[in-house]
Amino acid sequence: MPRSSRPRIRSVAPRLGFILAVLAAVLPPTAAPVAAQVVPSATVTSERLGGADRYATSVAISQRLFPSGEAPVVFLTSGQTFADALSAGPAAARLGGAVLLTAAQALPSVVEAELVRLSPERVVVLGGPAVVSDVVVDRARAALGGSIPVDRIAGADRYETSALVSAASFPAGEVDVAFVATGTNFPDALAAGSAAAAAGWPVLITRTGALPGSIAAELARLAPDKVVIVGGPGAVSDAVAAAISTVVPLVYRSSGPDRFATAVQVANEYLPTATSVVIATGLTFPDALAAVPLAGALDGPILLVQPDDVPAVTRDAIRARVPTTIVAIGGPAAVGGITLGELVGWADGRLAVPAPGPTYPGYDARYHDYGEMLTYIRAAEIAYPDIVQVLSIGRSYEGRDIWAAKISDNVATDEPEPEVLFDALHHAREHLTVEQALYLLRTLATEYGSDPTITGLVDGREIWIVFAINPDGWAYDLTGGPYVGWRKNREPNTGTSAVGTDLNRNYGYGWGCCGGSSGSAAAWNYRGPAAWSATETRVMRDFVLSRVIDGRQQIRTHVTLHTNGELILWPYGYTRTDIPADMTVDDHSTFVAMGRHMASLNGYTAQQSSDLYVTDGDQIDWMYATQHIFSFTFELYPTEQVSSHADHEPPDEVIASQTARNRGALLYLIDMAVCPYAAIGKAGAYC
Ligand code: 0X9
Ligand code: CA
Ligand code: CA
Ligand code: CA
Ligand code: ZN
Repeated sequence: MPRSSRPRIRSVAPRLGFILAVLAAVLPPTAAPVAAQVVPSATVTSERLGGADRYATSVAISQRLFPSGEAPVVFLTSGQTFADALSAGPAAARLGGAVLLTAAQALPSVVEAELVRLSPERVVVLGGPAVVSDVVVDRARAALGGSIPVDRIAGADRYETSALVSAASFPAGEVDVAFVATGTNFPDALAAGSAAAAAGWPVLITRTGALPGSIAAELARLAPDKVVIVGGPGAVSDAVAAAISTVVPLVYRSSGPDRFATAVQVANEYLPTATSVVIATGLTFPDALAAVPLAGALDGPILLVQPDDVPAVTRDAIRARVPTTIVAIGGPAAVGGITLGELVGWADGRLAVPAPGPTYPGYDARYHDYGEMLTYIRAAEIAYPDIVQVLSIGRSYEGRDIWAAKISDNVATDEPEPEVLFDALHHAREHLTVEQALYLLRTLATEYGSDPTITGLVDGREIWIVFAINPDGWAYDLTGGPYVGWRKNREPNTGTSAVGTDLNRNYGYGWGCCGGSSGSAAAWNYRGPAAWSATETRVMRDFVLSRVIDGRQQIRTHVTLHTNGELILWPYGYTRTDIPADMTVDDHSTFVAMGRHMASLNGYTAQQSSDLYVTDGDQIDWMYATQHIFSFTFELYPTEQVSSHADHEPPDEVIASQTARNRGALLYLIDMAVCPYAAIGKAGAYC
């Protein structure tokens, strides 16, 4: 990499290196609405540069890049359309300047304040008055006192603008490489941008089918040793490549199957030893666009993620690279908090690649399999170590850990706070229940500190989530075509080839009492040879009993997640009697009041569980009868269907809406752990 050919402004790099070392401690206080949150870990420092919107994010990046102001040049570009800005990042990097975003009709006040703070020698406005109006230009000029040049670069089209930006920033004959990407979309030019910015090279844009004359002329002027086309022939055609080769004989292509892979490909080719990585959403352009000069100053690539997903190609690139610094661009809606935790975890080795197990088919890829579930909850712990702790409560028959998380303030300490338990996946095929459990974890972790209700609940309770009590059955269910439709665990039964026990008939209260289970090993609702015969029900029993402290069960409320039927069920299942001798009238009233209130929040139907059908040995009967826990079964989406696949394995498109649907009900259950009897106005009598 020809660092020696970089112009004087590359002195920014050592200056920034020094700043990096001390920034975590001394990030300057600022009036702008920006967040810089440092999450230190064993070896990787992560930080987030995000504001309330894209404009504030561009300001946060600029403040990070220029902590004491003094940017020689600012490129002011549209935050609403990307076309004119694709070449700006590398140009700003070359000139040692910043990129700030603006709305077309008004200069955002945070951006105006940042312009003043940067006190540049000049401002370059990109594009014509339709994308950045004269009102904005005048405002910028006035803000800077009227004596600083604020000039437009605007060609007849986006291509000519790109050529003019390049011409204004890169002297002829001084660049080794020019990157060329399509001007009709942003991801490829962004992938090129960080590599270009780090080396001091330009990015030019082209039409897909024909090389614009303005770009051909600019390439001729630059006279680089070679041109690297970023993107496949669908983005930059072979005809364009051929046209470029008549100007610059050496033409290469760098691309991957999608935007995430293309960014990785460019990073691997041009920034193979980078120790800093900048992460931005690949779904929209503004964050990454404004981050190009920062990436250039850090000599690091910009890699792309989805807000709640780290693509495998990005994950593998980060693991391979072992960065020391990860900078996430944008707020949690752009790069989710748990996503950032995952990136750090992959980078510093705290997240290992999970042992490959059965996984979901591509069309249901938004479901988390066992390994993805574990990655997710560990990433939450990495991102939110003060309030999330991951633990295994025991092992399944086949030896898989049964993973849980505790969520509370001072999470490492057992505090005298009411405790709440959620569990999922007693039944193997009830896939949506794991997603519901992960939704709850995400909601509590990521909204802590910003949502006052959630902050209060996490501060005032100890919340336990068991994500999959039946991991063996789950793995087996995923081996079918595509799903087996399995329900039970995978423990063999003596004297028969029939495998498995219905875990929700194996609990030790009224086990096998009442015709609500089968004694036949082949049956779907086989109760097992004895209460607690199944490994997994013993794990759950022992965990619940471990919450008895000084003779008092700490868990006050509980939901076990099942599918399906859109029902909220309370005990008992073993009898149709509403209030048998083993339930008090007030407890029954409390169950009814809580159940109906939760149903009013999620649109489910609330009823006694035996109204559905009689069960014996089910979990909530034991939880209430022996532990006095206000324990409910939720049967999630959908309502009763015709086939078990339609019932239990709905398409992944419904996950987001059908888990968010239960937010209010689940938060209510957490809230009520302080005193369930408050639901019937008897807190004073009981609590
Ligand atoms: O049968 C079960 O274990 C639960 N339904 S599911 O379709 N998820 O298998 C219902 C348990 C609630 N108890 C009663 N209905 N009695
Ligand atoms: Ca799908
Ligand atoms: Ca606590
Ligand atoms: Ca406690
Ligand atoms: Zn179930």
